[in-house]
Formats: sequence, C-alpha cells, structure tokens
Amino acid sequence: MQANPETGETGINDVVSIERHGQIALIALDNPPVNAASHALRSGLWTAVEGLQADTGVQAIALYAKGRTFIAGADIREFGKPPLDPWLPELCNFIEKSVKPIVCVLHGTTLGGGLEVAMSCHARVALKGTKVGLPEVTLGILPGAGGTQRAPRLAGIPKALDMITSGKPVGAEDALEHGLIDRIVEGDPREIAIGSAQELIDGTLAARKTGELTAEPDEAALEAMRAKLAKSQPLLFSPHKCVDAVAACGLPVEEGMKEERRLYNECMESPQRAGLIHAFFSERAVTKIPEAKSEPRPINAIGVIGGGTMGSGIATTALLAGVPVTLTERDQAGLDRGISAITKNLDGAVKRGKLSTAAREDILSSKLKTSTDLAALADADLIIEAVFEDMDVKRDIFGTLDRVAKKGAVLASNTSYLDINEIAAMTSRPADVIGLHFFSPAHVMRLLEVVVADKTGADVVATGFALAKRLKKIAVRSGVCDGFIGNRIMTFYKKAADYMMMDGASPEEIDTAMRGFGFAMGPYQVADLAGLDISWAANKRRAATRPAEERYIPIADRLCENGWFGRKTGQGFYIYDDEGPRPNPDALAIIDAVRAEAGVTPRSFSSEEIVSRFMTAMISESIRVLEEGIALRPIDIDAVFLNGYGFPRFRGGPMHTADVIGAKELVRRIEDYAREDAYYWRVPALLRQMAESGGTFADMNSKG
Ligand code: T1G
Repeated sequence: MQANPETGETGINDVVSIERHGQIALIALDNPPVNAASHALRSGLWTAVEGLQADTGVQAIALYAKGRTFIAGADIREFGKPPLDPWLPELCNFIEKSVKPIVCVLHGTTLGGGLEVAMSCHARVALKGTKVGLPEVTLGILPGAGGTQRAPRLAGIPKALDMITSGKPVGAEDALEHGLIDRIVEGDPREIAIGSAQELIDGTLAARKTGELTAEPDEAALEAMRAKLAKSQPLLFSPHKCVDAVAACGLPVEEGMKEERRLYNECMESPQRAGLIHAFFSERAVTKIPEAKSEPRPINAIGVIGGGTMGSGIATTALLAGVPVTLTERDQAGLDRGISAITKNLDGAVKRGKLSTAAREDILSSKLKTSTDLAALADADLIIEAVFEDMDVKRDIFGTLDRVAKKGAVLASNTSYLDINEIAAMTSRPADVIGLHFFSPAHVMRLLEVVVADKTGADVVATGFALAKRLKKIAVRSGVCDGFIGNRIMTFYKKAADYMMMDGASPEEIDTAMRGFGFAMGPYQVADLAGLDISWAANKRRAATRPAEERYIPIADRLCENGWFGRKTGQGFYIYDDEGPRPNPDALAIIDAVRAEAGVTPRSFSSEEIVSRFMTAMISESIRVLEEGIALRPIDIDAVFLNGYGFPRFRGGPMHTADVIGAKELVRRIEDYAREDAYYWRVPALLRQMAESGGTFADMNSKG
C-alpha cells in the first residue's frame, strides 16, 4: 500500500489510515459525523493493528480520530442487522493483546464502544473538554465490548456502576480523577498522538493492559445500586442487567465479557431496546424538514411579550442560551412579576450547577431589559408573544407589532391552540409570522412545536428550528389546527379517559394504569397539575361548536364550579395537603352524582383495558393528524409525546407503539369500542389501509 505523498498516510480503507513517524505508527480514524464504530471502521482498525504487530520498526502505536470527536459509539444504524466481523468486543480484546503498546488520544464525546476501544488500549490521553461515557443504558442495552469489565478495573466498581447505570458522560477531570484516562492535554490530536507514543517508548507514559488489572470487590455498592434501581427504574429492563454485568468483573476479563455478552443479548431482545433507539433517532429525524435548506435569519436579540409563567420561562431559556431579551408587560407590576419569576428560574439553574453566579449577575444586569412599551422591541430580531389566550388581545398586539417591529423581524406566537393563520392575517407581513409553542415550564421542557402557517416563509421556519437548536430544544414542525399536534391528540385521548371514568373507573385507577404503562403521571394527575380551569375555559370555548352526537362528560366542570382547580387550589381530582396527594372524596361524590344523573351503571375496568382504550384513542387521533398533514411523519408525533407529554421513552412514542400493537389489532379494537360509541371510535382510513396492506408507521418514517 503506497503512502499518500502529501500526507504520508496509507489508507487501510475509506475510514482508517496509517502514518509512520520513525518508530511510531499513527492510526487515524475518519468516519464523519461522529466516527461511529461502523463495520468499515472496525475492520480497518483491526487490519491496521494486525499489520503493525509484525513491523519491527514500530515501537509504539497511537490511535486518534479526525473530525469533531473520537469514536462516539458503535454504529447504532447497524443495530438489528446481522453483525459483521470483527465484532467490537473481539476488536477490543485484539487491541489489548497487541504486543506493541497503543496509546489512545480522546477528544469530543468519546462514548460507548468508543470508550471501550480506548479502555482496551494501554494508555489514554484526553484533550481538555473531552467527555467520556457509557450511555448504552439510554438505548436499552449495556456496554457490550468489555465496558462493564474494564471500567471497574480502571475506575472502581462504584464509579463504573454510576456511569453505566446512568449513561451520563463525565468530564475529563472526573475521568482523570477516577483513572479512566492518564492525562489531560491541549493541542491537536495528531500532534498529541505522536508525542504520547514517544512517551510510551521513553517510558514516561506507562502502558498497562486493563484486562490484567483487578477491580476492588464491592458487594455493598452492587447491592445499593440494585436497591436504588428497583425503586427508581422499576419498569426498565437494561439498568438492572448493567449491574449484573458489572458484578461479573471479579472474573478473568474474557470470562466476564462472556457474561456481559449474554446479558447484552438479553437487552438486544428486549422491546425496550427498539423503543429507546427509536426515540434516539426520532429526535434527530425531526430536523429533516422541507425548509431545512433555507437560510435562517440571524437572531441576536429577542423580545418576549408577557411576563407570566410561559413568558418568563421563554425569556429564561433564551437568556440561559446567551441571547439578550427585552421583556414587555402592560404595567410595572406585571414586569416585576416577570423579573422575579426569571430570577427564580436563574437561581434554580445556579443551584443545579447549570449557571455560575457571575453569569447570573451578568444576565440580570445586562442581558435582560424590560419595558411597558412594545416600541422597545423595535430592534428585536425575533418577538415571541406569550400573553393571555384571547384572539382580541392577540389582534391588538400583532397589529402594534406590525407597526413597531423592524423589517425582517420574525413575529411568533406562543399560543397553544389559536389559529396562527388568523394571527398572521392581522399583519401586513404574514410571511414573518410563525407559531413557537413552548411547553411549561418553558426553561425545562425540551419540546418546541414550530407551527407553520399557510404564508409563513421557509426561512422563518428554518429560523424557528435554528433557534430550537440554540435553546437545546427538540423542534417539531406542525401545521395549523386546534391544538397543533400534541394538544389536539391529548384533548382527544383525554375524552377516552373521561368516558372510562364516567362508566365506572376511578381517576386513581386510570392514573395507576397509565403509570404502570410507564407515564410519570396519569391524566388526572396531569390535569390537576396543569389546572382544571385551563380545560374548563377550553370546554366553554368549544361548547358552541360541540357536535350533538359527541358524548360530553361534565365532571371536571363540576369540580371547577366548586372552585377546585387542582394543585393550585389544593384540591381537584386529588387533595394536596401535608398528608400528601390522595383521592378527593368530594370529587368521587361528584362522579357518582353525574353518573346517576346520566343513568350510568358503573362497571369495573382492568388496567389492561384502561391502557388499551387510552392508547388506541391516542393512536387513532395521531393517525388523523398524519392524514391531514399536520405532522410530517409518524416519528414527529413520537418526538412530540416523548419530549412534551411524558410518554415513556422505552416505548418509543405512540406511533412506534402502534406498530408494536399492529394495524389489524387496532382496527379490531376500534370497531369493538365503536359498538358503544360509533361517533368517538372511528377507524381512520390510513389505518384500515395499513391493516389490509400490512404497512407500518416505520415504513412511513423511512419514506418521510
Ligand atoms: N451511530 C450512528 N449514528 C450516530 C451515532 C452512533 N453511535 N451517534 C450519532 N450519530 C449520528 C446522528 O444520528 C446524527 O445523524 C449525527 O450523527 C450527529 O449526531 C458495544 C453497542 C455523539 C453526543 O449512544 O449521543 O456503543 O441526523 O445530531 O448533538 O457498547 O449523537 O445528522 O443524520 O446527535 O452533536 C453508544 C449516541 C452507542 C452516542 C453528538 N453511543 N450519540 O451529538 O449530534 S451503543 C451513543 C450521541 C454502543 C457498545 C454499544 C450524540 C453525540 P444525522 P447529533 P450532537
């Protein structure tokens, strides 16, 4: 193999090359975007290491990567496909057995199989700012290339357990402190590689075979983690298997890796793996939008109208991302409420170590400006309106913005259901108007629905997505309809819950069943948290247009008529006092009364039936959202529910779950439920077609 005369590199294949420097051999990896350990990278690396074993001129080898990061893990796109040799665990053992010492230079986010390759090398140096981690548990699996055996040997069982069961990466300093790396350096990975390999030869950098090290036994740490996970992750499969795998690190490394492989395969078989990997890709797929090629407009200053819960949360998010904000309110009292809410949010970020005190001071003294005059927003690049959900109020504000906002400013509404087309028509620049629907609390929730009106410009849509990336939000493109993607579907499936409550299930039974399915909270706990008065106002708004055939359950309205709005009033479906949340007997009495008035004889509902009806309702309305093109792909709906509605991540989202249930079974269920209510339970045309053709929503994603 001829070396490239310019670089001196010899290509092993498209992603791996070798370069000689005297007694040193450099192996370079170049598999953008994140040097995933694809088959090409594995086989290229194997060939490179193998070829250098017999080269007497080589005294030491250095492995480094080009691009933004060292190996960020196994290639997730190869999961579920027949594995091709060499497998990553075998490659790691092969590297460890090398007769030539190998130093590994880490940079970027060295994760999963990437850290496993590094731990099988004989020394590791990391560039300042490098993050290392074993996030496999977030994909429903466990480190399957020796990570559960080598990490405890380097860092000890407690640290390894913490990293492997949480999946959270650690910084270079933490990794050095725990022996995962040997040095923190600054400079260019290639230059560092040459210098480090020379140090191996000079003996100033020790070479060790991790597999030959022993991990200090620590049964107490293993038991403590098992107990902790039994409480915190009762429904998840792989975290518990992670502990079992680490527990095998007392065995010789290759035997421990056999046990690791057995447990790894169990995780690969688990449906949770498919759900979690689907969730991983859903958050990346949603950025693929028709407007992606348009150039976003620059956003260097944001205006936020309204200092209430949403306005102050949105302002906080922007300020935390380093974007200056001008907050406006009708009066000083409103401004003061907004400023104190933002300050409280920032204090929380300081407490969580997400913000330094100095940065907090800088934000409050120079990045946040306030005014009671909308004219103060004349220089803003983007203005987000977050005021009371009333069309007349919106009309006033957008009419004024049309006059005061600069040319090219993006005018956004944070409305959670009002018609963005109607709002855009209130201005002379509808192409600049878009919906940016944040979720409460806006500085915490990752979801942002980017609502595209009929005349919204492609560059304005691209600006919405660019903003989301900057604010570390998951943006999902939505068309215009009542409630967009999330709230529209939630309004529909909440009715299924209300119908079960009316027919005999208690709010607590329904909530318990949905928590058993994996939701953090059931629908009535969520209703109490959000405030029953919110949906009461919406019910009143919709009363005039509610079809006569639609079954309506007035239970929540009755609670509100008593002034019981949920947590904020101390009672709703549950009572919230020092004794802790518990079912509200007065609410149960109202439920009995409403049933009696309607002549309903209550019946019992099993958890299975509750989950089946709830999910079937969610899926059927999701399909209609797809049919109408409100959502681009099924995976967009999954991303909305995973990041905005607490949908259990290991189930991948409503549309992934629909494929698990199957179109035929869903049609059967809806037709069965329709015998009692044919108006509510209707089979969407797309679903019937899929039941006949055998199509899946996954197919639609790959076509999307
Ligand atoms: N495999 C394949 N593609 C990957 C990938 C991976 N491991 N990681 C990222 N990508 C793609 C991603 O889909 C996107 O593609 C592009 O790279 C940029 O990613 C045996 C089995 C590395 C922190 O779990 O956490 O090793 O959308 O948009 O925000 O033990 O990606 O552009 O077409 O996310 O800068 C363990 C997963 C695997 C790490 C970068 N590793 N990746 O974040 O960019 S399991 C992980 C991440 C394993 C072994 C086991 C992040 C990142 P596209 P991005 P980013």
